[in-house]
Amino acid sequence: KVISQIKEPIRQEMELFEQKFRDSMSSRVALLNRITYYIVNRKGKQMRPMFVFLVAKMVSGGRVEERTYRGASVIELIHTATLVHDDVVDDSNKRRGFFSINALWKNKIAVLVGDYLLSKGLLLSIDNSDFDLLRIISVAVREMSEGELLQIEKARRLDIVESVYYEIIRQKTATLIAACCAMGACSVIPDDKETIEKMRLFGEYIGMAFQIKDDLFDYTEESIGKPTGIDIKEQKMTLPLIYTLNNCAEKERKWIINSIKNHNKDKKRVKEIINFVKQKNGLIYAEDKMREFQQKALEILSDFPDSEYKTALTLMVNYVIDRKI
Ligand code: 2DE
Ligand code: MG
Ligand code: MG
Ligand code: MG
Ligand code: MG
Repeated sequence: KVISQIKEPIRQEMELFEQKFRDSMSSRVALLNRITYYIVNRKGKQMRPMFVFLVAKMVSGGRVEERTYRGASVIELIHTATLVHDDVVDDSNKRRGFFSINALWKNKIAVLVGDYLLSKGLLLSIDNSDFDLLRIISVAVREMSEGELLQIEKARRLDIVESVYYEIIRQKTATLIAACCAMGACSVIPDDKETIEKMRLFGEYIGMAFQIKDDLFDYTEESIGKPTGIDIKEQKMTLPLIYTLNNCAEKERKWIINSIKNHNKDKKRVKEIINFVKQKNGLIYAEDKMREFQQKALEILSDFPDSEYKTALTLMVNYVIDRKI
């Protein structure tokens, strides 16, 4: 409901975008078309294109350009590619309540589909000589790949500190939302570097809050469609756990580390870790940090004159924090 309210000032743009996005994936290979058809039909909330259009309109007084559509398509293509690859990397068989591509077509095909979507995104910007877009998106892809690898490196050693956690989520999640907002601004006011940078930072703060929320879902049962304890099972150390490890007795710390190292497939033990984190206020701490990023994002918005686009962006920032899925 709040989503349709947010979409209201960009309804026409989103409709045209969907058409363009669908066209941008077409291939001569029937198998590929079958898979992209499946992807389009289980599409998510399309938050990223929404950021592109809302930011473009907010900073320009209601204008969008051809480049804005292209930016939105490129970012959605890359985003889709990363999700397809992420499910391979995480060995996950579900995405948005549907089977993942790797679950239905196996890893071999999922990797290639991800590569295809990535190349389509890059080509879309090159074919139009849109090098601002190409740079923004290439930086995001580099950062996401590094973030994922940093996460794997740290999961192996179980020695992650809070600052490294922020670096991981900034790279793997926040950079792409930052790219959306920078791209939205760049598409309509390419010479106003200061505003573009402001909007990039705005997106980064939202992205940080977004991933902390995602990580909190792993500890809370209310969320529908996502099981709990997956991150612990994968030895992924997220903020609630990092805080708890830094704020408990040495004996308890050893118990957690040993549990994650040697009993992470034991459902009962995972449940015990979750309960301990809750008891040590790990969730409250992470929620506070999430709200700090939310406030920083809202602060940036406050520099802009009131408009329906600013209102929608404010709703969106709050939605990221209050969402149930
Ligand atoms: C989501 O993390 C982060 C996704 C970034 C994935 C990036 C990859 C680099 P999560 P969820 C794999 C590949 C880049 C390309 C192909 C352009 O916590 O809970 O795993 O949604 O997210 O699975
Ligand atoms: Mg994943
Ligand atoms: Mg992942
Ligand atoms: Mg997650
Ligand atoms: Mg996620």
